[in-house]
Formats: sequence, C-alpha cells, structure tokens
Amino acid sequence: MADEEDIILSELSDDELVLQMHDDLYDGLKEEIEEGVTILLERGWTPYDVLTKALVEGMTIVGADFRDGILFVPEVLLAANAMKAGMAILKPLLAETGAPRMGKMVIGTVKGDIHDIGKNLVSMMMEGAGFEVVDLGINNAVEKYLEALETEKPDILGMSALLTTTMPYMKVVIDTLKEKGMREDYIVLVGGAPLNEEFGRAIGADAYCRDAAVAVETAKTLVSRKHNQMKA
Ligand code: B1M
Repeated sequence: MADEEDIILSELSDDELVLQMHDDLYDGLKEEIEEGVTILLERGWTPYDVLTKALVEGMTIVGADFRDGILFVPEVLLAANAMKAGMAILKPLLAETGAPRMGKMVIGTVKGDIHDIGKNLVSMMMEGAGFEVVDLGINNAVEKYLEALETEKPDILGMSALLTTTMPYMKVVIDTLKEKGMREDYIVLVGGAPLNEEFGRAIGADAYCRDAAVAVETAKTLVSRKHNQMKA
C-alpha cells in the first residue's frame, strides 16, 4: 500500500503509466484512472488510444481474472466504475469530431443483461463518427426496443449482450420485428463478447460487430448502402 501511495503518475513514462493504469483499473481506483487519462491526453495521446490501450486492455485483464475466479463481482464492479469514470472524460472528446451527420441508431443491452460498458463505448464511438445515438440502457425487453423504434425512427437498431444466457434474446427481438413486418425498415447490428459472426447470421442480424470500431465502419457502410438503394 505504501508503495502505491508513493507512485506519482505524472512522473511515469507512457508505457509505465499505461501498465500502472491497468493495475489501478484492476484495483478499482477511480481517481487514479481519471488522473491517468488526463495525463495521457495532456501528453498528446488521442482519446481513442487512451480508451483502447489504457482502459479496454485493462478491463480485459479484469475479465480474465473474473473468469478464473480470482476476482469477484464486487471487485469487478469497482473496476467497471473506474473504467466509466475514465470513459466520461473521453466521451466529449470522441464526440467532438465535427463529422457530418451519418444517421441515427437506437441501442440497448438486452433483457436480463446489465453489462453496459461495451454498449456505452459503441455509443460514444458512433457519436464521434457523426451518428445520433439513442441509448436505451440495460435490461431491455422487446417492447422497449419496439417503442423506441416507433418514436425515434432510426436507421439502425443496435443490441448488446455479454452473457451466453442473454444473447438468444436478440433473436426474440428480430423475430418480433419480422412478425410485425418491420424487419426491413432497420439495419440490425449486434455485438458483445460471447457473440460471433455465425451467431449474428443465424439470428438474422445484418451484421455482428466485434468491437466499437467495427460497429462504426459497418454502420457507415450499411447506412450508405441503404440510402443508395432508396435513391435508386
Ligand atoms: Co460480468 N460477465 N457478470 N459483470 N463481466 C462477463 C461477461 C463474463 C464473460 C466474465 C467471465 O466469466 N469471464 C461472464 C459471462 C460468461 C458467459 O455468459 N459465458 C460474466 C458473468 C458470468 C456475470 C454474472 C452472471 C456474474 C454473477 O453475478 N455471478 C453477472 C451477470 C449480471 C447480469 O447481466 N444479469 C455479471 C455482472 C457483472 C458486473 C455487474 C460486475 C460488471 C458489469 C458492469 C457494467 O457493465 N456496468 C461485469 C463485468 C465488468 C464483466 C467483464 C469483466 C467485462 C465486460 C466489459 O465491460 N468489457 C466480462 C468479462 C469479459 O467480457 N471478458 C464479464 C469491456 C468492454 C469494452 O467490452 O463489453 O465486450 P465488451 O464490448 C465490446 C465488444 O463486445 C463490442 O464492442 C465493445 C467495445 O469494443 N460490443 C458491441 C459490445 N456490445 C456491442 C453492441 C453493438 C456492437 C458492438 O451493437 C451494435
């Protein structure tokens, strides 16, 4: 503990600081994460690099130890809160790219699932790329998605699931859209750690997105394709 108190983040090299931030995220040290993010930005790091190299990589280490039974829910919650505090600093910076309006997306984590860090990251990156994003939060039943689609009239419906037990719910939503004759009105993108392309195809999504950057690229491609089809 005494050792940790002696570390002055601003005196570390970039590489040391990133490793220290992985440790601080692991220990759920919110203020240290905020300080680390600020220092990297002051040193000229792009918000995207801070996000992926310092925060997302740190959370991957937390995830591995959670899986292996070394960390438990309370510790992971602290890590998640520290990550969110870092993301809050980056959010306005990622959003202020001045990118032209690309389209609109409604996104939410599916019913039974409360994981939201990945979804929030996708929302931030989509906003940064010029999409308007309506975030429905976590634990969304099919009715919530339908309601939002009716009111918001987006180009894209995005769904996130982090549990093998909740990912099948994405099919429930897509099947409901089909039953109501609404499926073709939207581009449906799905993502989350346990999914893969095959699953995306099997449930009838337009695409599975491995990460936030892929979500942005896929959204841009499919929205412009849709707009071109509408013009033709
Ligand atoms: Co949970 N959890 N968790 N958890 N958790 C996982 C998912 C798990 C893999 C951990 C493990 O065992 N290794 C495991 C799932 C196992 C499985 O189903 N096969 C698990 C479990 C079991 C659980 C509980 C059941 C634990 C328990 O209670 N015993 C419980 C479930 C609660 C529930 O949802 N009902 C639970 C609870 C929690 C916390 C609350 C403690 C916390 C969530 C806090 C929060 O989100 N606010 C938590 C966390 C943090 C994790 C891990 C460690 C990290 C998830 C994360 O934020 N990753 C996770 C381990 C892991 O994934 N390796 C784990 C960082 C984030 C940036 O990545 O979310 O993958 P990710 O998002 C990426 C891509 O997937 C993609 O882009 C994102 C950015 O690049 N993407 C999309 C995601 N959504 C997208 C949507 C799109 C497009 C792309 O739409 C267009």
